[in-house]
Amino acid sequence: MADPLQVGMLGYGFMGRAHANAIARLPMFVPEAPATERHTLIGRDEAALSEAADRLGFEHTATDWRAVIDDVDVLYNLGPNHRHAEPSIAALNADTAVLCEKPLATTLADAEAMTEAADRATVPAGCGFNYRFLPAIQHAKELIDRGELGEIQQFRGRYLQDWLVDPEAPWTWRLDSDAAGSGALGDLGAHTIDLARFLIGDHTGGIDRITGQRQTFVDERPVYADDGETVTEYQPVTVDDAYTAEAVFANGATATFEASRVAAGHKNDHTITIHGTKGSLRFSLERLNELAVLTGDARGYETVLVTEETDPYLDAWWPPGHVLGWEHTAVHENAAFLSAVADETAFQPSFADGYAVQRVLDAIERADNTGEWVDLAAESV
Ligand code: SOE
Repeated sequence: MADPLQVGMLGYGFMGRAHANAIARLPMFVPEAPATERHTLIGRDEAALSEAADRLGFEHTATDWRAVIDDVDVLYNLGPNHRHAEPSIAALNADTAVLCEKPLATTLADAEAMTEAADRATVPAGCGFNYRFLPAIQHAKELIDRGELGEIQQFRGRYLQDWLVDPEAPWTWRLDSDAAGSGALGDLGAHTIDLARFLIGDHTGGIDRITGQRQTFVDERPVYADDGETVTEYQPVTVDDAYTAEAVFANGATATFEASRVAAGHKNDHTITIHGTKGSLRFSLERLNELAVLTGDARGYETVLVTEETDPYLDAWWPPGHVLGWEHTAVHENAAFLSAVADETAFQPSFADGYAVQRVLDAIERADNTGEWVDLAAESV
């Protein structure tokens, strides 16, 4: 393993900016994290790539990931979902560590092949469930693990966005099932299902059975010319705009999951509520510095500010009460992932976690197709 760790990054959109920013912040705020060099940025459009490499601080550019995986210690796979499997598997076969964005793949078969490659490799393979790295979510996990909520009985998770509410919103690869796998289900639901596993998985024995449905409200969307106004064609939308699902866990606990990209007025509203025999928790991503907690004899929720001395990440940042933002999830995630690479230890959320989420996404799709419940417990024996 080189010191500094050499980083290759496939993709330079929203996620590329988030991870490049995180890597750049580490020496300043988390000096104990391993040193890195932004070695090569990978993409297809040479002009855009070179501009992005300058902006994001990468030394080299490459238009083919195959030419890069042997030259770097870590591959960040931030491309469209259908480009997750092949480069990730090839990198892991070359013992290059991989951090791949969610959902892990477009199909369960690809997710399984990726997880098998991760099992064979001696380096970490992480899946980008960045919301695990929020102080509020860490604090929620601590409370649940300490038994403060008692026995967990109900989980409710909904992730609402509105960037597709306008029927003339532009078509993107995220609306194509071959490229994206699914729509709101995989893009947003993957986060919720991961948080359900992370927060209550150990306490409930995991999801036993699940059912659900998907809806597409706008069947085709415009492709615009470079002027951003002239419509050149309409492309079909082959993924869901919204899904709902309900699940029963091994211990009898229940969950409802929901996501939408057409929920007018909701920009990035990921809200989770958990009820146990002794209390409840409520978290909302749009108020990410807070956790609402009800325990003991309290008659209502108490809002706990999580930018306190006890916050696991606060030492790195500002004095208590000086709030953190969305970008800090990526900084915390990158610090943990790169440390695992340098120390040659396991990293979670791993590809196995990504695969476990993909099984649930796949089960919801099958339930929608058949109108039946899917017995995940029976399928895992
Ligand atoms: C989609 O709009 C998106 O960018 C997701 O792909 C991310 O995973 C989520 O964190 C924010 O919204």
